[in-house]
Amino acid sequence: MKRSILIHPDPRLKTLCKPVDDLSDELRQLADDMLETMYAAPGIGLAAPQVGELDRLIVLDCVKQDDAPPRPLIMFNPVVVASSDDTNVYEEGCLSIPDQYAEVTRPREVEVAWIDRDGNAQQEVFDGLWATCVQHEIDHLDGKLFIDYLKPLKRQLITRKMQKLKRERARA
Ligand code: K2U
Ligand code: ZN
Repeated sequence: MKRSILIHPDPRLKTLCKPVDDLSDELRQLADDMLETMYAAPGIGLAAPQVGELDRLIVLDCVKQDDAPPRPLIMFNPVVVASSDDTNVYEEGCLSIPDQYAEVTRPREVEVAWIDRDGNAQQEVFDGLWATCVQHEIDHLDGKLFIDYLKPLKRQLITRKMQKLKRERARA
């Protein structure tokens, strides 16, 4: 089922998430719920802490062409095992920081190792939007948000806007 997405600031979005030691049907259900929640947002990535689950689990599907088949990826315990020296700048957003965008510089290519839904070890090199997205999601598992790469003033501005948004949503 669709989960609700936490909005920054929230302590759970700043928490170091726990590795998944044993896959379970409950964790597989969480991964499926996260994909459903991501597509509905819409988004191209989602990390477990964004739905309040402090496990090292992310989902992504960065296929942008409407005619191309979707490629939903479920990653347990994802780790960047190698990254390129050359970088890419992308105007990032975040489903936990709605309607705020800022440029973030990240390695252009990353090699990621993870455990998939069936418990098998996977390893793949990502570039382009996939590379940006998978790094953005893995940051979430370490309690890091894209605004943490911005200058303090800009970060505080965005945080204050989110605090106002949460106050308004609480009154609604
Ligand atoms: O983690 C999230 O909040 C989902 C992010 C993933 C993402 C952020 C920045 C750059 C790439 C991926 C997005 O909110 S998903 C929405 C989106 C869609 C297309 C491009 C950028 C952001
Ligand atoms: Zn995000």
